[in-house]
Amino acid sequence: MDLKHYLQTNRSQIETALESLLPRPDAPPVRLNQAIRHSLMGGGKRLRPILVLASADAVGGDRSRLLPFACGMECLHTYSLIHDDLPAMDNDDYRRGRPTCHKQFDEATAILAGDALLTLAFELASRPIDGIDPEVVLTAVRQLAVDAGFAGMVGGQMLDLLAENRKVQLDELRIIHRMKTGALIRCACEAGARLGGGNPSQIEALKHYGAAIGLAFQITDDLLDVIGDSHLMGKATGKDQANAKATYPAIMGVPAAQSLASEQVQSALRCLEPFSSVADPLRNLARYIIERTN
Ligand code: GRG
Repeated sequence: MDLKHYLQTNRSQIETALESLLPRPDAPPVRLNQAIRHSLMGGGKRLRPILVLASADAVGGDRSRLLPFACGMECLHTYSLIHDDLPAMDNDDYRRGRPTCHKQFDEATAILAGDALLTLAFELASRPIDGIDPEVVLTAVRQLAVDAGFAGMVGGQMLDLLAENRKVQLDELRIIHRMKTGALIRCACEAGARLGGGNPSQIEALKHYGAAIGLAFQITDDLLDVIGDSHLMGKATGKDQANAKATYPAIMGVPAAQSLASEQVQSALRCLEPFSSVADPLRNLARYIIERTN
């Protein structure tokens, strides 16, 4: 399969769906609307919604019915980026190749845009899905809440902030990243399998696949900060080292971090062994995660 074409087609399907699910561009408050659109519609790999759709495909689900849930995951992810870029957190000026939300607008507007995207995420994720038991949708929404919140992404962000300027061991780094970045990626795969009508062993397999690519994704993110090209990435690089942040390459060196990322991809591929060629996009996505340049 041609992964580049697959990614482009999926991105455009997700962006068309996002456009149809957002408030109209002229809906008031227009400033908040513009700030949401600035961050949400301005690029991004759309990895999490693509994983929802590809996981649903792998279990024979109807991907078109899952678009609102998939778009909800992108809204949630975008909220986390907006808040992460704020001066009180990472204080970044560029994201997705354009000024960060608080730079383009102001801090209060950026906080509200993030809040609105977080709540919109749950509005979209909880929409009824034709042919899927509402209890199953509820389970997926509850899992999303857990993975996005205290025990997942937000908790991981807190641990990450608390780990600044002190020595961190590999085990601790793994926990931080499993929560901060991994939880949402794993959730996307699990939710896609569940809402696509997968059986319990398929859901479990795709959950483990998601956990493995989540770790590979974070290690690659750390590596790109060291060896990546800031133009290709649309954001500054070298920040982790400048801020003395604990990262995989900082703790174990670049080659060992690259090997660990490859091992995670191999482990993700093993989770897909019971699946036929319908899971090929997931196989290619796992490889793409460590080969990407942005
Ligand atoms: C502020 C609540 C809160 C959480 C922030 C996800 C996160 C937690 C912060 C993002 C900062 C960061 C660089 C994390 C490392 C991995 C990551 C999530 C990168 C950005 O995701 P991509 O590469 O971004 O999928 P695009 O723009 O392609 O969607």
